[in-house]
Amino acid sequence: MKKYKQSEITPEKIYKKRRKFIKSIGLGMSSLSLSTIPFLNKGYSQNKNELTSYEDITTYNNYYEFGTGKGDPFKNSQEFVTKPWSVTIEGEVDNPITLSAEEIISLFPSEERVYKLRCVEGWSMVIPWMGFSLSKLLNKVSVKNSAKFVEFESIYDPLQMKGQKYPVLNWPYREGLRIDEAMHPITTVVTGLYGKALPNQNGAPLRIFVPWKYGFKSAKAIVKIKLVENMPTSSWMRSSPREYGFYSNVNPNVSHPRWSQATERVIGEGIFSPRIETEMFNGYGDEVANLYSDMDLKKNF
Ligand SMILES: Nc1nc2c(c(=O)[nH]1)N[C@H]1C(S)=C(S)[C@@H](COP(=O)(O)O)O[C@H]1N2
Ligand SMILES: [Mo]
Repeated sequence: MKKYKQSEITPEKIYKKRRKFIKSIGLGMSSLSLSTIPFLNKGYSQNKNELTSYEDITTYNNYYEFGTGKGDPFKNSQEFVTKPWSVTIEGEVDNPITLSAEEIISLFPSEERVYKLRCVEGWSMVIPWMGFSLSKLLNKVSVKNSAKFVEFESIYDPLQMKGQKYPVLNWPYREGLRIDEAMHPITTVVTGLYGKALPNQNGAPLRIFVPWKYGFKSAKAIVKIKLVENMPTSSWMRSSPREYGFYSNVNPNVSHPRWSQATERVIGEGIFSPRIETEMFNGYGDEVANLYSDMDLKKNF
């Protein structure tokens, strides 16, 4: 059997080649096209807009269920079983439903969505996600007018997730959005990255991604989506309410109590390259600033 060097077979290489090929034969509207939803690619144009490598995206992670070190999720999640998997959508809806991950993935075709992820810790990556608008899934269950917020719940499985044996966070991991944030077209149900199925360490089989908020708002491995009347308390709010607010919009003008949020380190650029300026709403202000026009974002951090 021919041995391949790791660098020859990375999905990143295959992916970039395929994307070039698709461009060269002019399939402008294919699912891998960046132009399907034009606004998706704005937002980090002032910054380096190179995709972060597949290796960095899949080996430098935050996923406390598998440990608190950046390399722990890659090391500890490879055996995590994601089949069978079901997601329940319930609460203030007309038609509560439980769907398997496979059903969700086949019901709602995924498209490529290149978004920047800005972690509250002060680093960022540009990731070619695969996914679809959360609003499509929510519309399937007919959300009631009484639903003002959405709560996301990640899986609780301490036998498989060693990190859940320790009270680092209040398990299961919980996050939430206001209903208009959840319905915004760039709020994404992620099914993959680099044109492939989502790796376990990035939140397989399904995770949420909210481009204009700090990374912790984007819950991984979700099993429940609950429509509720009152603002939910997320795991991070519970652990440190002074540091982590419900909104957590990326905002260079509002410091974390222990560090500034004005700049960020681009993962993959090497430790000597200069930090870049953090943009309001992570650069997605044209799309989402109107959601907050009457709000004091220092108070509602
Ligand atoms: N269930 C769960 N979801 C989570 C986390 C976590 O620890 N558990 N970490 C969050 C944080 S802090 C970040 S920055 C992103 C990281 O996503 P990535 O590892 O795919 O880059 O996932 C978020 N979602
Ligand atoms: Mo984060």
